[in-house]
Amino acid sequence: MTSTVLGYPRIGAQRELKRATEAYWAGRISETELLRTAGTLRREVWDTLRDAGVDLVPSNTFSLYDQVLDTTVMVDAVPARFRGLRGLDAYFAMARGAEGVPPLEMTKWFDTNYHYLVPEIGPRTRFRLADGARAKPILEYLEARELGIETRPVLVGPLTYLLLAKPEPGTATDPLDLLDPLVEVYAELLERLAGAGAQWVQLDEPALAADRSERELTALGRAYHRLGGLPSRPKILVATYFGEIGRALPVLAATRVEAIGLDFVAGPGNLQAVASIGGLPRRTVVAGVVDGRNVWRTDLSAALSTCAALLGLAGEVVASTSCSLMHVPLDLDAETGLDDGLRRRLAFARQKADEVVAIGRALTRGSEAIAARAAEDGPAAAPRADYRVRARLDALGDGTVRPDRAVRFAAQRRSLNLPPLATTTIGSFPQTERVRRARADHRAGRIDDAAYEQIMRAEIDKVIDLQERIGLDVLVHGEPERNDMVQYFAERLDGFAATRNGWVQSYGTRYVRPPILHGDVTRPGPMTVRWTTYAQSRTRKPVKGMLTGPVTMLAWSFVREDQPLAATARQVALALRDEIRDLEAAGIGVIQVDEPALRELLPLRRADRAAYLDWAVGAFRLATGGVADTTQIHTHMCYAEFGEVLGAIEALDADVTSVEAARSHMELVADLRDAGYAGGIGPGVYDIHSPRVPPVEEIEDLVRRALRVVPPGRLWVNPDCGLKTRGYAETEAALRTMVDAAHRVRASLNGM
Ligand code: THG
Ligand code: ZN
Repeated sequence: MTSTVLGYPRIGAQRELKRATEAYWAGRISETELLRTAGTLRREVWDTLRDAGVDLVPSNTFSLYDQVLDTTVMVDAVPARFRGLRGLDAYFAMARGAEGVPPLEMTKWFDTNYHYLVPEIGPRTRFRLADGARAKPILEYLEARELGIETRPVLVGPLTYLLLAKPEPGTATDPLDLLDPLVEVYAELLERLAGAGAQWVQLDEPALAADRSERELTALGRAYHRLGGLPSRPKILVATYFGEIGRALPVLAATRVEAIGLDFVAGPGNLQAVASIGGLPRRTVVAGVVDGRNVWRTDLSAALSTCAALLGLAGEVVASTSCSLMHVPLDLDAETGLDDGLRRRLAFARQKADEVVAIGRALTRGSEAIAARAAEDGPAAAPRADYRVRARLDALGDGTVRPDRAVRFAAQRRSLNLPPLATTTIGSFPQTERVRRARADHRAGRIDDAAYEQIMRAEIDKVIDLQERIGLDVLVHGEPERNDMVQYFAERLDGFAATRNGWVQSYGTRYVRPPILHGDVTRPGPMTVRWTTYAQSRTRKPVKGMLTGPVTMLAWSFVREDQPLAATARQVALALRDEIRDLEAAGIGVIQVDEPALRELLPLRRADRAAYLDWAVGAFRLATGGVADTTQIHTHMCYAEFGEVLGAIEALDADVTSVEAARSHMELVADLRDAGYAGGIGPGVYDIHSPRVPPVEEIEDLVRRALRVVPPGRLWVNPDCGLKTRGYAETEAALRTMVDAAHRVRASLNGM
């Protein structure tokens, strides 16, 4: 083996998987048709990788929804509430819920923008290889072999699987206590794979890139001693990625696994780690030297040097990707309309497969081909530089420090004159078919600017009117002009490029097209002022301006690597600062800067977190710190696990923070107070992820509970996230109920 990739996009060049799956859900195609499409997509990937010259092609990287969910099904860890369902019905019910059956929880896959379905492990969990000889990895291995392609089945490793799991609700089961029985299922699977003829198997253990306790490392050793000691099994590759694996390396090295995958992109220190344990003389190192998480062409000479250094330390070296390529778009050749200079700096999944092959060949046959490519490429084009933005940032330093909250609070009470328990929404309103069509028609040139403007204004009129009728206190324009917020701003900033077809799976059938941040970022002109001021002209209530924060802009883009993320964040922050100044000058007194991805970018290792939070908070403050005391800055964050970032939320120094809290039952409000947060807070009082309209008493109860820890002047009442994925009927009903609940509680305040 000289070259491989750890995984590959499975969604198809034209998003065939999304289309087929959604058609199946809608009853428009049969299960057979869905599975036929799936088979075609698998075959395309195998053919592509073989034709590229990758000499050990992975299999079982395909999934109809999520690879962690596939593992749950494979080891029969299906929670009791789904047991009445069969086959694909049970599978998709776990992903999306079914009549009266809530789905598994979904959460971020490490620090990526991919989401997996969280396994629930409880006292009744009994692992077994559910389908025996017909387990998915075995079938897909045989399917590829039938096509003449020998593959290496890829599995989520047993340790990572349990570390990603949570106790079944209402139980205190520690999933890791069930490692031994789970490993027995993997043992059976490995024996069966060997029986089917598999030469290699890949067990993914990205959990090793985060801090791991002694107990977890001991568990790791026990699992791989057991699997390594099996009399009949394929050779084992333990693939680690997303960072340095530190103390896990000697633990793995002490087992009989034949190969260890190390990420030399996110974890350059892995090289030193291999050296410091005296090398891995009888093992194969699968060297992740081609970045699986970003879109830049690999510096092949540098990658080759890393591999060459490893040759002196390891028994064998295989050129590979740092992680699965599912985190990058499929094929640069499908991308029309990119600037040529930029295009020459890029490699998507298909091109990265070529890169690992080139490095692998150079390792065994000499580096002429690599030298030739370097000569052909010429020197890499320099990223777009803008010296004015750099000079302005130098002059600004940390920006302006706003006066104490109490001073601002008083100023804003005078300027905005809002009631206690002020009601608002998070920003977006339902995206109607009419709005979507208008955006597409405008983009395609089928309607002109004036016609587009008119449709958007009519939509804003409708949304403002609805909010007036419902009686909300702080209104929004509803964001009809935006599809994905990050994409919207990236399209309006220099230094970002948008792709036409660069889809990356976010979860299930939902994909995103991350913009490419390739050079210094500047703002050619106002991005939101026109829409926001139009909305403000239609009402006497304050309209909230809506922006996306610097950390989220970076988290959901492909970022440049020639300067620290912190420096790039400051450039985005400066553009936002200018936008905020323009909004303020146009009479907008409330401005929200969303940072839903603040938690997502938190480094996996504790030791790196303080430095990250420092620049993340600094960028937000640079963006928002230039406003008058009378201007109220809001921020919004989604996703539950705030524990690690509570201090940072306080440090953002926003005037009002709205968070997703309906499902965590308001505990967050007390946690924030305990972390010293003294600003306004809007804990989401109902869950917008479901069409359910809660009864007024339920919302009232949540508001009253929050009032035990926050005074009414600082408590806001809002849904837990934007409304763009909802329909108008339930949105209107839910918002009316919400406002009704706020009014009821407000009326009772006078007696308090
Ligand atoms: N934008 C970006 N990344 C994100 C989110 C986002 N990551 C986290 C979270 N939000 C992921 N959630 C979603 C929700 C919906 C969709 C994608 C990610 C979605 N996508 C459309 C689809 O696949 O049909 C395509 C959208 C488009 O046309 O751009 O619905 O909000 N960047
Ligand atoms: Zn949200």
